[in-house]
Amino acid sequence: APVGVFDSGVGGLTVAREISRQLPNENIVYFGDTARVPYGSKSQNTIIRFSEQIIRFLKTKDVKAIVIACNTASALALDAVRDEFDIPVMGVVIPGARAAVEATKNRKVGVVGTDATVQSGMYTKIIHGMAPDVEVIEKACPLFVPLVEEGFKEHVVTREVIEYYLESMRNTDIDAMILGCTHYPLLRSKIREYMGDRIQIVNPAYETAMDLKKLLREMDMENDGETVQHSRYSFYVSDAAEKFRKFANTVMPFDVPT
Ligand code: DGN
Repeated sequence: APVGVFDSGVGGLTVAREISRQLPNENIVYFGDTARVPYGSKSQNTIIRFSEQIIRFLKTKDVKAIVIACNTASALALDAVRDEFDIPVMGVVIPGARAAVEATKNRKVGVVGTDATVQSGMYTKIIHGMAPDVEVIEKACPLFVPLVEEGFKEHVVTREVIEYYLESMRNTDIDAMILGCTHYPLLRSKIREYMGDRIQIVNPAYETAMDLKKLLREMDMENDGETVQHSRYSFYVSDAAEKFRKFANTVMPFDVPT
């Protein structure tokens, strides 16, 4: 059975990509809610309702586990939906938070994400649940998402926007920083360039794929790869499939079918 992965749109492909790297034998059914993106500016009730609908859809594809690839939906909906379904549901916030707690020596962590993620304070709550002594500085960087989606990674304005959002964080002594939004790993090298080498950058997508691997192993649900020659990926979107496919082909290491 495949793993279900969903996101508000294209961003969750950074999570699907990590899963494809770390669990090459797993099949993935991906759902991108391109008709209703962005989630970053919506209310918690709406994000919970959308997440429930998508999980119900993915369950019709017989998925064995669900990964909420979206940081916003993980922050606002995971608690509400986790116990509602009879398959494991995991998000990206807990794996990202854990990696940052392990990485920080100064006990000071920075988090960047959408408005909704930062307003929820979920990264801070989860980090304090794990390590009450760690100070957390959160900063919303809402312009990063459209910059990535417009292909502006190398554009000079992106560097300006990074400076605009991250200058205050650079002037602190955080030594770990969570890229708490699906799109931000695609700006990683630019963020790293600006923030400097003393800060360890945590990619929740990578940590989530590691946690998924552990979960599937514990539940004995791994695909051992003996019977599968080529892993299969299916992509579903709620709108604009061609635009999705184009972007997906810039992120995924293989050709994404229409
Ligand atoms: N996928 C969202 C997130 O990780 O928070 C970003 C896109 C959005 O819905 N604004």
